[in-house]
Amino acid sequence: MENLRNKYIEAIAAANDEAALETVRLAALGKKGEVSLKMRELGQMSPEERQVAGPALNELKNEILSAVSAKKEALEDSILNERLKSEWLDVTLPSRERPSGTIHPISQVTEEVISIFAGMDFSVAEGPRIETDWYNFDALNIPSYHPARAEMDTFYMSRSENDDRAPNVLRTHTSPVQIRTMENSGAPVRVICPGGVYRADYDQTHTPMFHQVEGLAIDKSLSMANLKWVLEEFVKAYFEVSDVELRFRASHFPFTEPSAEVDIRCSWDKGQLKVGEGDDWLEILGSGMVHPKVLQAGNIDPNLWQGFAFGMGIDRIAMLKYGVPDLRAFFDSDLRWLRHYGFSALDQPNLHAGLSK
Ligand code: 2NL
Repeated sequence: MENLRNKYIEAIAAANDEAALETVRLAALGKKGEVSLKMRELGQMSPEERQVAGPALNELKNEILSAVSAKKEALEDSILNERLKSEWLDVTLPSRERPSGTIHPISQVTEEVISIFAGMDFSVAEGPRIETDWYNFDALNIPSYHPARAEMDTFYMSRSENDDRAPNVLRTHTSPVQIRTMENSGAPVRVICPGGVYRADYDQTHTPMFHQVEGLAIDKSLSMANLKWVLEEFVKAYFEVSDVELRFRASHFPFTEPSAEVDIRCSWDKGQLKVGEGDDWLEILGSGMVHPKVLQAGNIDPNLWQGFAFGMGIDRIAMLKYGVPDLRAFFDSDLRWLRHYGFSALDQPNLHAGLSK
């Protein structure tokens, strides 16, 4: 009995995985296991012998069973400990860097302009980039014989061979969006229309596609005085200065009467623009009172309503504010340039994020 005990307790201790342990258990306690066979022999024993051997065999069986289960638990623990040693991770490590794009300066400036005019109750409208010649020219008091049509270097779409309608154009300004807004929502109205426009022109200061924002306000008694205030507020907010001086120079546009070009007082110091002080003037805007014929084209009665309009180049004011020297770089898609001049998606262009002085 003592030999049996030693044999199996040692074998259990030596088993180094669960399969080996199971083999040992079967050898002792399986159907044909050594201890099981011994228990079967109890039947042939005399009652006196059985009284001694029975409890001893039972105790041996229990001892082996508990040694097997203790060993089994120890094996499971050591498997777990092995896993814990190899399968760990440091949750305090910073996450892997994820490459993210940047917001293009033109998008950023467009959002800045929108948020400034939103603060003065202007809404935003967009429209198609391919326009009829009526929306792009006629409605804006630019009839077909008008020199402005030729001057605009317009891109014309082609028509199929037997189609004699006037060709559509790539819009040369965003004014058509304002004509559509007048048609759709009538007066009074305050709206700005940002977007891409096209002119067949390419040099250091011109690209065939560029961006414009135009504004339109129509009410019963709006005047050039209201125009001047709105533009002053805009320039102060956009260039983040507390004072500006605007200069209105008489000009001519077919769609406004009277018309004025607007300059802002500035200085240039080592290529760095300062707005609001100095002896230089920077031209940034065209503006005027909406021509009665243009109101009429937008289905608004010029005997009841009047208003002002203005237009400026987004690319140009972006260059001025963010020190971009060459306009063409905006459209080169050069990743190094985009990373340098681009904005973080988190850099929100609104009046609360710094655009307010
Ligand atoms: C400039 C000049 C200007 C407008 C655009 C406009 C639009 C309508 C009616 C009247 Cl629907 N006017 N737009 C008016 C004056 C000037 O833009 O130099 N843009 C870069």
